[in-house]
Amino acid sequence: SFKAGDEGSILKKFSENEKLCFERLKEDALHSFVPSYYGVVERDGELFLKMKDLLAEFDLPNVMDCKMGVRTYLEDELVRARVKPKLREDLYNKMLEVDGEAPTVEEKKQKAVTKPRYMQWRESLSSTNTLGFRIEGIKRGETCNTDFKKTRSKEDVIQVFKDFVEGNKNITVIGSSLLFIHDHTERAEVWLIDFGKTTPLLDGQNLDHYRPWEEGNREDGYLLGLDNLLQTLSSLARE
Ligand code: 4IP
Ligand code: ADP
Ligand code: MN
Repeated sequence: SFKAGDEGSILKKFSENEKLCFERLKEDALHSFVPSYYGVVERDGELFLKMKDLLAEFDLPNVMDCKMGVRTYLEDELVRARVKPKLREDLYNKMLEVDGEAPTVEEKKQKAVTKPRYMQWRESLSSTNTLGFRIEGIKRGETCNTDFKKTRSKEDVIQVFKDFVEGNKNITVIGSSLLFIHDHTERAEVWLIDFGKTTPLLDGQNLDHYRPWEEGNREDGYLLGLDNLLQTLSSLARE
């Protein structure tokens, strides 16, 4: 869903939600932790969001994507699955690939699962539910690894972080968020990315980002995840 843009920019497949979010972030305190946003552009009849390529100034970057929060799908998905459950064969197959025992007898019969069922399964298999974040993928040079679906325990997460920083303690200094980038020059950055599912709260609504999620309260555990992420990093620094 990405394309190279002109010098130092990349294009991400358009989503209305993410566009609105980038626009709102312009005036937000988090603005400087988000890739610069250059607006909507059209390429070959398709719409894209143009933004700064965060890797442009790195030399052979190592990149790690951590998905934040104790919940990874919108509450709307739960409502949809109740009102009009859509059975997804593709998600069933992704489930089987990781664990042949995961689907229930009924799911095996229908060879399909709903999206929230799949997402909840992913959350409990990984560290999402317990730590409030999970490792989605790591890219080192040309090699991509997305095989972290079962990385759940604190110890396993720490080991992956250790491998990622290659034992270099000078770069284990982190602000907040999702995309971790470093290279052999000790350039290291962390950026907030991916606002496809980030939506404004209604007037008067408030989140504290720590409270357990219950359907309807919209909590996401983002700050809980951030705390745990910082703990993970400081445990590396102490060693
Ligand atoms: C994917 O599961 C990710 O959760 C995607 O989120 C999600 O897209 C996909 O939903 C889901 O199948 P795996 O990571 O296990 O492959 P992201 O885009 O943040 O990676 P959404 O649309 O929820 O963002 P579907 O419905 O696109 O399959
Ligand atoms: P999706 O909505 O498809 O999950 P993301 O916004 O999460 O897309 O981005 C997917 C991957 O693309 C990230 O893990 C990261 O490696 C890369 N990426 C995203 N935004 C940028 C950016 N501004 N600059 C460089 N790489 C990026
Ligand atoms: Mn993503």
